[in-house]
Amino acid sequence: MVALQTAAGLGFTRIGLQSAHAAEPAAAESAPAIVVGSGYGGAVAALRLGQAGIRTLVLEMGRLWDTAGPDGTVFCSTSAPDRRSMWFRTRTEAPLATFLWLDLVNKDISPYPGVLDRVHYDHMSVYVGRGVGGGSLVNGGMAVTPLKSYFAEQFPTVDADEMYGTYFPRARSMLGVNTVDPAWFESTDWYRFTRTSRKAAADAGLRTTFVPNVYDFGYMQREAAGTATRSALAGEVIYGNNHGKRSLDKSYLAAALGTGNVTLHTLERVRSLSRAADGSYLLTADRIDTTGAIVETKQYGCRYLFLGGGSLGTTELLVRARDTGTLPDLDPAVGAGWGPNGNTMLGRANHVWDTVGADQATMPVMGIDDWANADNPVFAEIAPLPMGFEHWISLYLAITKNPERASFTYDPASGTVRLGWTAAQSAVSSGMAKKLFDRINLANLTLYRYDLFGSTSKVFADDFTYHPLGGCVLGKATDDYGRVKGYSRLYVTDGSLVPGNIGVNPFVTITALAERTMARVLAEDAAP
Ligand code: FAE
Repeated sequence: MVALQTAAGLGFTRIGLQSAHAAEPAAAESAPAIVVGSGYGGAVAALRLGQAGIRTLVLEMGRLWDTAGPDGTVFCSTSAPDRRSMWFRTRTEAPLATFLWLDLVNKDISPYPGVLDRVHYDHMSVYVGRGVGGGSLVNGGMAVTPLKSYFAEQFPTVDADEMYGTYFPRARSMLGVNTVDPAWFESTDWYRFTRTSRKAAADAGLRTTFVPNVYDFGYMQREAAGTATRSALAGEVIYGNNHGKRSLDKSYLAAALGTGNVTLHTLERVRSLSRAADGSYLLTADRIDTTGAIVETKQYGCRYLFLGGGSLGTTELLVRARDTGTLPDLDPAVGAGWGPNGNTMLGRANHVWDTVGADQATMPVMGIDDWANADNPVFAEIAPLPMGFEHWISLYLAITKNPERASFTYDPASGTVRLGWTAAQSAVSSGMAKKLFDRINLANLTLYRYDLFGSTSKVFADDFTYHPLGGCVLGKATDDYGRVKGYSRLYVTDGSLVPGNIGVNPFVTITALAERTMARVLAEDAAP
């Protein structure tokens, strides 16, 4: 690490300039370390680099969400979404598209760098957060540590004892993980929907478990008491929470900027990566305005490059770099090992006497845990559906142990990547979810809802995911610490390291792995 700190001390403001070939773009701005993306992987890298005294630049394609709009709030509401809701769309694309088959949910909006994106591939679409904080701005805050045995199965070369003894606790503490007060949970109307789902699961002999969250439950109780402005109790989540949630901009990223060594550029999308003759990395980034127009194309240089663009962002950059020849020595495993964490969403109709309540908190706090069932391992999050009236629907996001994986390939015609995931691969997830929920329906004499996912009477929404994982899998496209094979001083720190499935909601795992990578890199890596 000495050499990395020395590099920081020297400033390296002109890396790439002196030795760049004439044909290579000159790096107009340089820093010893650059981090691409400001989600979990990027935020951990930025903080630990900053604390080590290394001048670091973070490039984020989304905007900083800290300024109130004309309505006085930073994020728009879920019930009346405006342009702040989605990334350059003319209409919102909510996961739950219909109610009684009617398109009552989505609304017309004007294009803008909104906070939630839905990236469409041929047979799978992927929800991701855009902005300073990445997915932490839009997610449900469920902060779940995976089962140790399954973590060890997915990461056979990682020391699980060290992860569970050091890096998971470190991640949870930094993220501000807390749990709902069980007594309040049992008594409040805001979690009636969860208790009703718990009862239905118990009737089928299934176990439920509380799950922690990064939403401040003390704040939520004050919302319920009427002494704090409502956020989770006002339906806010996928288009951002105006209060209560400890998103990364309030935890890791605030601490990173607090070191004085970290600078953040927003609305800058890194388009390509290459290497200069002196071994430094060159990045080309498009700076956009709020209409999406490219107002400037910038060149950056750095000695140490950390990729935290998420499973989609990082994998796309590396596949493009390998297949266009700008980083030709990248491993063939780059682009492979992708999966949607077995995600399937579904709804059940309860009996009229099993109410779910008009009032529903948006932060899930419980899951049905049938992972130990070797024939059909599923962990199903009990999800809210806050519509402001009683609808008797129990909603779930099932995470199934789907072994299917897909690869990204470069498409020269569009300059982007394609994902080879198929509908048949999704059917594996929905088949597993169906087995579990058939049991629940049979025990309760209840039915599925057919009206929630479009006009085709679809029961299982297995064509989208909240949990994109893989593409640069740890130990395959990288070494066991996220160092990218084929290149020195190039690292991956985000969800692309996770091999397609982790059995629970993934951000605690992503954060803990990034902590492990940064501890090792800062201790060991030296400039050649
Ligand atoms: P991520 O957080 O996606 O950050 C990547 C960042 O990089 C983003 O800010 C991008 O805008 C930026 N970026 C990408 N490409 C570029 C580029 N070329 N140039 C510049 N910037 C770029 O990545 N997980 C849980 O554990 N619990 C939950 O309750 C949960 N709920 C979810 C609900 C929703 C609606 C969604 C969408 C996700 C949810 N997730 C949840 C998933 C979780 O947010 C996700 O696994 C992490 O955010 C992934 O972290 P990464 O660091 O991999």
